[in-house]
Amino acid sequence: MDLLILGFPQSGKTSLFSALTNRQITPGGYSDGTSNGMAKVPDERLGPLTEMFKPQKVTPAEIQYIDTPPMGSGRKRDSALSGELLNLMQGADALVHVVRAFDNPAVPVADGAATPEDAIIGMDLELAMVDLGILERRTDRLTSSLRGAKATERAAIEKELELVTRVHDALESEVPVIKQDISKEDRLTLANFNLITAKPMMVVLNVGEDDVADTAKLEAEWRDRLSEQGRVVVGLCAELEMELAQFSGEDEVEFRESLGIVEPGRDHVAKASYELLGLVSFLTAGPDEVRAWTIAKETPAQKAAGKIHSDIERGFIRAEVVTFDDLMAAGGLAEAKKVGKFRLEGKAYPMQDGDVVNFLFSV
Ligand SMILES: Nc1nc2c(ncn2[C@@H]2O[C@H](COP(=O)(O)OP(=O)(O)OP(=O)(O)O)[C@@H](O)[C@H]2O)c(=O)[nH]1
Ligand SMILES: [Mg+2]
Repeated sequence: MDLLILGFPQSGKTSLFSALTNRQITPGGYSDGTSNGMAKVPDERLGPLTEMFKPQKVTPAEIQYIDTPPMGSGRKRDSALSGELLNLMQGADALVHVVRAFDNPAVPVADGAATPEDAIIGMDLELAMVDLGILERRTDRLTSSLRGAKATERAAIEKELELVTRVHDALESEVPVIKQDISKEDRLTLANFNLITAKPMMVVLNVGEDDVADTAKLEAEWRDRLSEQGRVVVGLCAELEMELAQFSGEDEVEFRESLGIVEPGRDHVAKASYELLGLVSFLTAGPDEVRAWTIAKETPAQKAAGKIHSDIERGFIRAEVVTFDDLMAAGGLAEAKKVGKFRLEGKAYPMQDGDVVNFLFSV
């Protein structure tokens, strides 16, 4: 899963990226390139599983974040979004809009992003413009193909034209595609156009270090305001999070507590990313490795097995499944089996969060 970090110039994108991926990057003046990095997904089940299995290795689930150049840095200035940024957005599973909510006289405020409100409205408008353009080009093509169409082809073209027009008009009245009432079948048709506002979006309010104590309040306020657009909202201080991420263990905990930060920002964003994309983790556990794996909620067991290795997916026989809670209550795999908590599931079994799984396969 790829989440693309985007935003106005100097909003704190790279600081956030650095906090999430624990990359040591000097703040400021690193505007051009794109960087990819992995962030660990916090999982309170890994600790107890490690206790139980004493594995050689513990591997948390990871999600990928991509840092991008700021909006407005494209060479072609007809749009604030460069072609490169557009391609990146179309390839991402979700977008993370970093909004500047900090005061820093040393860092000039970008045009059009004087307040968080301006930045959010401005970004939404930019993204909607992109989609409107895509939909209008499609309308033109469909209209012209309708002219030369055979009678048998007309119905399909007219149907798509109706869909494209409907989505276009709703978007023009500021309803992002993701929030529009569209049938499953129509969504499949739209998937071909890779519309940006069809992607889930998280808004990260990047607050100043003096405001960290009020972050939860600000977050709740913006969550209400943006709920209609289906946005997930996170508040944090990117610069502080970046610094805190370089500490470890007790030092970090102590430092956070002294600042009144309840949860590390990277954990907060990772959880919000799961929520945004409907993700869950299943677990594998043994003496070699205890590990969490990211999948979409209810992924069929056979497909989930493919996360581990394509051979396991191809040669899938069955999945032995025990829930994390049952495993802990029983005190071990053998004990869980004895009390009948071990289930044998077939390839279509919809995997649940916290399933501890052993895949049986043959190749
Ligand atoms: N006071 C304060 N300054 C911040 C915060 N986050 C970022 N900054 C400063 O703002 C400047 C820009 O931060 P970056 O993380 O580089 O922002 P960016 O969005 O990646 O910038 P571009 O890639 O150039 O668009 C740096 O000088 C940071 O130190 C914050 O939470 N508080
Ligand atoms: Mg940057």
